[in-house]
Amino acid sequence: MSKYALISVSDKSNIIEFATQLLNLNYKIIATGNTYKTLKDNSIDCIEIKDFTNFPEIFDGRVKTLHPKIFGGILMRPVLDSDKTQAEQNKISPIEIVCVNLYPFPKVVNRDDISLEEKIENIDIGGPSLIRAAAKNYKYVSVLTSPNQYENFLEELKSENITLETRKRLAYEAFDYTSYYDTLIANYFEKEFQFEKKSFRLNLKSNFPLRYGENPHQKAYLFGEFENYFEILHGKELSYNNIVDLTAAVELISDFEETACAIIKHTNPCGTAISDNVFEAYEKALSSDPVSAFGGIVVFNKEVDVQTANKLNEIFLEIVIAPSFQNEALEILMKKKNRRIIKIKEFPKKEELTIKSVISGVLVQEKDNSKLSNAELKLVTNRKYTEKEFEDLKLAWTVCKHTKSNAIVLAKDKKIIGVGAGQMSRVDSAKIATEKARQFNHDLNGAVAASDAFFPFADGVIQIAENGITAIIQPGGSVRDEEVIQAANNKNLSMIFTGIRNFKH
Ligand code: 93A
Repeated sequence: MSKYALISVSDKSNIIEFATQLLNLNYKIIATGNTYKTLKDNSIDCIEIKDFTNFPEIFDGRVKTLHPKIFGGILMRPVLDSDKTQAEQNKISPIEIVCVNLYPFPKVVNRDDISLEEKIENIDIGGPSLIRAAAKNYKYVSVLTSPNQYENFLEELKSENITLETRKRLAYEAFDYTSYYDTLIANYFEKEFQFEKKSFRLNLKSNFPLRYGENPHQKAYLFGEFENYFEILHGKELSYNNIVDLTAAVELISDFEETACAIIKHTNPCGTAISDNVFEAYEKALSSDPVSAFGGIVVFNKEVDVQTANKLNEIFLEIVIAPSFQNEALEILMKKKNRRIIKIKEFPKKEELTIKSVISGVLVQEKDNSKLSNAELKLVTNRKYTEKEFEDLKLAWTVCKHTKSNAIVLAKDKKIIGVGAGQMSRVDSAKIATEKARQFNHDLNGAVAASDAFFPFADGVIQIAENGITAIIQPGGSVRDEEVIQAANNKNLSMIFTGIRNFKH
């Protein structure tokens, strides 16, 4: 009896070699239209699907393999007498090998130059059905879904025929492939047709193992479509901690419309500034806390120029990130062999989710997309802030949103001058922020402060005021708000309630 292998591949790499070897092993090859052409052009003997089924490919190829002779051949159980009888009655021959890879929907889904109609034509229907049928019947059928599998498969086929173990692994890989493919389609429809996110779906496709995790003794992997957002222009491969910091850096800088620069250490900003130009933004951000900036990650939301590149080369920095670099600036930056230079291809999307691991699972939430709206700000003190204070309050608030709780951020003259991050009490964060400002000789008189959550007591506000700070922005909402406002009035502070809390744990 003839042994059949079905080949239907969009990605035709290595298919000639693979089919040749199958022929040598006495398989009869059935192939769909273009696959058939490719094989025939390379003098490989094969049967075109329409001749095998006696049914043409119809509707521009929308229906090519969807036929009982094909699916019967894949799904029949050759050990069952009833299946064998029915196969004979219906002229169905078992198909032992199914080699299919799908229409390139993953490649077109994010392309702006391709229409919805065209994307839909790239949704493969027959292919996943073939793959799923073959994977379901793994006891009798081998399913190949990637050119990477051909070589090992052929080796095994030549030496001892395919083991059940191998067929199980191929079946698992097959379902992994089709489920990923369908997830992409579902995510696309959800977005394209503007459905609310009901379920939690992630494109967890293992991209590559990292050298190690947070520490060298921890194994680690990166999942997701990282390369859609970032391009490594220069330097060593990114580490686990680099990727975490890089994410924090880009999330922060995306919140600015003005030209801005931030310096990140261990996910917290140790400097941030806004200016008319990138050079000044960097100079100011660096001056916030030049000691902590050492070995940090610098991020820009505008193109890096030559002057800034020269300045960046003066100290050791782990990574420089920007949406673009002037050619000459890039050459200057590339002089430092190991420092990574990353181009932001696309700023992170608002609808992405954040994930945190907990025992036995993960917590998933929407990103903190909150933004200050002038209309909702409430002045709660007798003194009104000045225009200058207001600019600094907005800056401090935005940076505070991206700082680990408890967070207190001080700003003056469009730059951050002190950060207290990740403390167990708010008053300690306030102390650290003011001490940091003093350490680098920043003048606190007339500076402003932001707090990521309300002040539970008046002590934090008093601490801030006694250092010369004149305005505070905070969510409000404490049971002791009256006390806190009273303390602010006593110190002639101006205080704004935002009504928004920005915890970052
Ligand atoms: O349009 S389909 O969804 N309808 C089908 O019946 C079908 N059968 C196989 N797409 C179908 N395929 C896919 O065609 C395969 O998954 C493969 O990607 C592609 C190979 O077609 P060709 O050999 O013409 O290049």
